[in-house]
Amino acid sequence: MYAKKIAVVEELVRRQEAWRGQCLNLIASENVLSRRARAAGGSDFAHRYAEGHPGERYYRGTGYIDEIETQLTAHLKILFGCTHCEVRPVSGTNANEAVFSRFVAPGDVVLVNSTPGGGHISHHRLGSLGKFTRNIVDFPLTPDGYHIDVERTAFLIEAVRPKLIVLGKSLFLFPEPVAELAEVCRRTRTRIVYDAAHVLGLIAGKRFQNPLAEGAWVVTASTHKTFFGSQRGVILSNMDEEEWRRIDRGAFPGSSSNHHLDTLAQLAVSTFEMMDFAEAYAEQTIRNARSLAAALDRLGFDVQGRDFGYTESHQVAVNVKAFGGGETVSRRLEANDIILNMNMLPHEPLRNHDRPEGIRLGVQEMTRFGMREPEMEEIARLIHACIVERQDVKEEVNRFRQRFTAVGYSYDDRVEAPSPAEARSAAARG
Ligand code: DSN
Repeated sequence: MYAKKIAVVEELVRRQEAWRGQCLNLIASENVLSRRARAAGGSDFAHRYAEGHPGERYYRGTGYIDEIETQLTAHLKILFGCTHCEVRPVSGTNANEAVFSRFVAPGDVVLVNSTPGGGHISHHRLGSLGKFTRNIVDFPLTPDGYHIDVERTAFLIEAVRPKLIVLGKSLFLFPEPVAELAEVCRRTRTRIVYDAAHVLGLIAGKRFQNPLAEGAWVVTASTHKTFFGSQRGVILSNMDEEEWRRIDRGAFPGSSSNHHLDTLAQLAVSTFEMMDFAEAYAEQTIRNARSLAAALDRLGFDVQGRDFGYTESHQVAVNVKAFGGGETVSRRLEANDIILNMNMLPHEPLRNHDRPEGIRLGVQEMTRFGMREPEMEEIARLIHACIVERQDVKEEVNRFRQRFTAVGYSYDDRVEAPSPAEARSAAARG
């Protein structure tokens, strides 16, 4: 009786696959898996449970996932230069919850980036952090809105003695002042949490600040934005063993039961790709973002962060109030197969949340499909033609996109073992 419903779902999956494959995908929180990472999904692991740690599970039958999880954890520690790594959170929000639930109690003060300032929902009253304390205070920002005001924040930390400060955000153009705030945080025993969800792949590629080296106590992240893995979360730290045990309990059983073994295997494949390709990928991603920003600026768009070189990440922010605002512009672009999201900008009041002035563009997915600076110029031209000249550019977008269909920064074109030279260089890296 419901077979037709199943066919409808199958058809929608097929259409999504075909449609997004011909779009310019510019949502800054997304990316694509390589063919080999995708192929590691949908296996028997999709049916299984493995609570606990490798070798100490609550279930039998976990030998193979134990091996994968052990390898994954060990290599993430190498990639990020840390002593602790927790791979069981199934999302970035889960990773944040594992930390907040064990280190924030009612009444504690926590400093965060505001929503218009780019802060993630899990850092706010309505999200995960709000379950543990109501005393959430926004960082003061510099007049441009894209940087934390270090002097005023240091003063605030001295005055209110927060339990944590949460750096890192979702509208994330420039590095955060981790090193600048580390000393006052040390003096006041304030822990620095750094949410690296957006920039994890850029950190892996050594093209963005290294928050742990600069003084962050813990890094939380999702694993599917600039880090082009499956949709999961991770926690990284060099904290002492006793504190880490609390995080460990926060991850399981605190914020997850089973940890979705299917996508864990995919993350392992993507992590090995990252180990070889992160530097080249991060370099090109940032070049592309800057190139797209500059091209949009030349075409007359109000690109944010201009005085600071527009961006140091994968993101570009544009104020499109002159064209009807972020909601109108993002819908018009979607109708032309250019996919991005409306976004509040730092100067906006919270009541603008569903009709913000801005749009946010991320170049990390199109970079993975092999686009470079000339293609960024072309994307800017297509956006201008669509929004300013009011032209229909859908067919042009689809033709353009057809030139970029292979997922790069991967071993998709190979099934054999690495060459001896590659094996030696991998061994040298540890
Ligand atoms: N809210 C997502 C974004 O930045 O798009 C991240 O969870």
